[in-house]
Amino acid sequence: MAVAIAAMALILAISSIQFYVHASNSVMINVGGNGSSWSSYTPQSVEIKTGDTVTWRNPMVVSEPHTVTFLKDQSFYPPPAFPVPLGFNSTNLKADSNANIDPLIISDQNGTKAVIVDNARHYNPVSVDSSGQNATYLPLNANYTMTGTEKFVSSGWLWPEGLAPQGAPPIKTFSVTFENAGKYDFLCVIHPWMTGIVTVK
Ligand SMILES: [Cu+2]
Repeated sequence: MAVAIAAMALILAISSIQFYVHASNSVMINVGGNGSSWSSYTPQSVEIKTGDTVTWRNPMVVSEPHTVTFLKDQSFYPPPAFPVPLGFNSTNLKADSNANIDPLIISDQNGTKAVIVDNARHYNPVSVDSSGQNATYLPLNANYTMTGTEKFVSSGWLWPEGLAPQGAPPIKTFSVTFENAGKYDFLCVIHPWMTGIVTVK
């Protein structure tokens, strides 16, 4: 009996040490959930130390994407699509004439045509530096080291594992290692009422 209790105490001691070491370096945040929490981050607020890493993942059971996006200000909010004025013959726009696709073309008040294209910064993992001029695309499931000077850092669309639709990058996680102390607000660009905060001490 005494041996069993001692063994149990040892197991508890080892598991609590592992938990402590793990918790001091890495934190997991669920992006979306089920029921009433489908459009919230859980936990919504975390406090970590410099050098720690936060990983976001989407645990939903339906194919609903979310993002984790850090904006320096609202001018960096990335629309999903944008118009590009057409200066060439629109019949050349189809990459594959056999595919069931058509470019979306609009006309402005002056009759100038523009084609609507997807904004790569809305869908993909990317960072934009402090100048606001230079975008760096990150690998899928990136682990990004953030200084806090960036204008924009985003996960791209995070899908539940195995539920990314055909053709979409199957991004499952996004990790950020925080180098500097501060408060880091983030939101989901698809559901902008989803907000959270990482406080780095
Ligand atoms: Cu969302």
